[in-house]
Amino acid sequence: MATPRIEITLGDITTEDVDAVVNAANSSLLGGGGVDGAIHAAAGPDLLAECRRVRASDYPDGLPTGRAVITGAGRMPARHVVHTVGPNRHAGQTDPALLESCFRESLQVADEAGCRSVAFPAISAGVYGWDVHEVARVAVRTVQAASCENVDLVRFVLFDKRSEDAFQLALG
Ligand code: AR6
Repeated sequence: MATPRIEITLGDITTEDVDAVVNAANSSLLGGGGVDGAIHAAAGPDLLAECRRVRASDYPDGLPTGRAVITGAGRMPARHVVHTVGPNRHAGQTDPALLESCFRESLQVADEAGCRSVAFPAISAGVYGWDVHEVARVAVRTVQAASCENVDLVRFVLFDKRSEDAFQLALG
């Protein structure tokens, strides 16, 4: 058991050649805008079909905020997608523990699936309205507190320079 090392990079997470890409999904698991839309577009219809099955069999009422579930990755270079639902600030979800739970549970399900490398976006820092500096602090601190059997690399893949700077600052 060890703490994964952290990398920070600017780019499009859908092109990452890692074992698992984390998706900032919504509780429907059926796609949306932002990184969720990009992942479904890159992965293709197999991902949506699998999400529909997971939704019907395990989460008929939707995936709760802070939880994570793993699927295949369709046509993306990654092997898996880990779908997690970040807290929506616009809906009054302001507790950082919910965001921490997203990073911790995503890492845990990827680890249990034998993944060695995991790429995360800035969960909740887009449509869900969280300040990217707060997301970065929670993300870095949660990964640094994690102990994994298989995951030895966590890469934060940021879509813009401001977000990349926020994560670099949080990493110190
Ligand atoms: N690669 C990496 N990061 C990206 C990419 C990409 N291809 N595209 C966007 N981002 P958001 P949320 C960044 O809104 O705030 C969706 O509709 C983006 O710049 O994708 O958790 C879902 O279905 C931002 O920094 O996720 C939900 O309804 C970060 O990813 C809702 O939005 C997260 O922004 C989730 O909102």
